[in-house]
Amino acid sequence: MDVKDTIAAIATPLGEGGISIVRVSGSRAVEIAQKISSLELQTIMPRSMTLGYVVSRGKKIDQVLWVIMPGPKSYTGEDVVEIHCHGGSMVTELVLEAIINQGARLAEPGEFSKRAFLNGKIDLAQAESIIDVIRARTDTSLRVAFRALEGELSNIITKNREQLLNILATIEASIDYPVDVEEPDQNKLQKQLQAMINDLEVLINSYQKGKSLKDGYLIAIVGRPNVGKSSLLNQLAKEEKAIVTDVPGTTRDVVEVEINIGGVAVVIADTAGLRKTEDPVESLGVDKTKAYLQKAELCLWVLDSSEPLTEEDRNIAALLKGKKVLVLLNKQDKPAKVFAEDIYKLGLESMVLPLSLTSGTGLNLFLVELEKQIGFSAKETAEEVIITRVRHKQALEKTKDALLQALDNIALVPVDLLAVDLRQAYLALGEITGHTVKEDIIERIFEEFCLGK
Ligand SMILES: Nc1nc2c(ncn2[C@@H]2O[C@H](COP(=O)(O)OP(=O)(O)O)[C@@H](O)[C@H]2O)c(=O)[nH]1
Ligand SMILES: [Mg+2]
Repeated sequence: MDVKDTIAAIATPLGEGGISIVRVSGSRAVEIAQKISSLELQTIMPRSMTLGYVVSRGKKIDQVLWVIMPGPKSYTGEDVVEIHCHGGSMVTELVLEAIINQGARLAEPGEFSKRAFLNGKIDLAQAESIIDVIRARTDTSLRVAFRALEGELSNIITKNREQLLNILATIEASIDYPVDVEEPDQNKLQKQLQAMINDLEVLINSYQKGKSLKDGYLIAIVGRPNVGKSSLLNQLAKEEKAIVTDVPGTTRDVVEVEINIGGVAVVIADTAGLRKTEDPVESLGVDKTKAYLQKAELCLWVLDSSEPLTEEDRNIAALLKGKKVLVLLNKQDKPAKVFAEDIYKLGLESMVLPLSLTSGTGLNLFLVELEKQIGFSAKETAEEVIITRVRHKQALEKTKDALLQALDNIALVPVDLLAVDLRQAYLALGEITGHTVKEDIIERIFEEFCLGK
């Protein structure tokens, strides 16, 4: 990419609004903007707003606020001009068009942030956290993303990279100048590497939480037809999201609802009842249910406790083996025919709770247990450093493997061979911050961004 060309884009969402902002970045940003400005842009105060006009082909297009942010103290590190226009799509498009006509190029999605990365304003982990900030679904996920943007994750990575670099430098010096420089002390090195591995393990283990925070924690409601699955979804959503009838097989597609449980965005999926069916539509629904059952982090298995267990229930139990499951014996307002022991006999070790969705019995206990099963407190999580990307997890695991290898080898191999493992760990860590990462991965990361960011 030629970093020298000047790019422009609308930085605000399209449509009507109070204001919209056209952003221009590059070495010619001020020069190009000058051609459509009523002001003498070189003379206005940098980083403050000045009222003026956008003028194109001798006509005033809009009255706007002009902001000049000379590089390197700008978002991209280049000269940036922002034009704050009236918020209408026609106004904004005309202003952008005028800027393009004067020689700027339309920016690609994420190109401003990519330039910020290439110019060293932010590292790759911070760039990724910008997306997480924009897409945050709860106050907790926002807090985690914002702290990553502030560099808390990057700091841990950088600290460990620097330590590795120091060790590598000592090893190399001891090879080059064996008389003057001693090899690193084995005991001390062992302790250092172990401490690093511990640091990285905390981050690796935070991924599951991070993923739930970012994408939402997926819960699937499963069970035979007519047991109260849709009633449960509606109860949790506090509105009629799914149709409830006494006709078995009503829910044929998956109905997803997102709710906030203790600061965690939870996606609850009501599914088609699991049974053998000749109906092709219902049968597709059943296949989809099975897919959800696999990918859900928690399954809520709803049963009608007033009816004895059936063959279908046994099949469901088999599907649920090994999954995290909460079993709900619903319809407790009727005489019970199924009890917790019957569920245990099916080989499930899940918690079994009695419930009546029509009378509300057992509902509070269920909600408390549900929060517990989700397994983390949003409040505590907001104060931890958490990784939210599989890319980070993989790089951390690669680092950890290389460090473990080094640890195993310390007493066995000469230091120059040890250095090979350590260098590998060093490179893998750098993938997170983008110091040692391939161009195509960088491209892919910034493609995720929206236009104008
Ligand atoms: N008696 C009783 N009926 C219930 C209870 N929960 C749901 N139902 C009824 O069971 C029928 C099936 O409910 P629905 O939520 O559509 O079940 P689904 O097929 O599993 O989604 C409806 O007529 C509900 O009103 C309950 O706790 N007690
Ligand atoms: Mg249903």
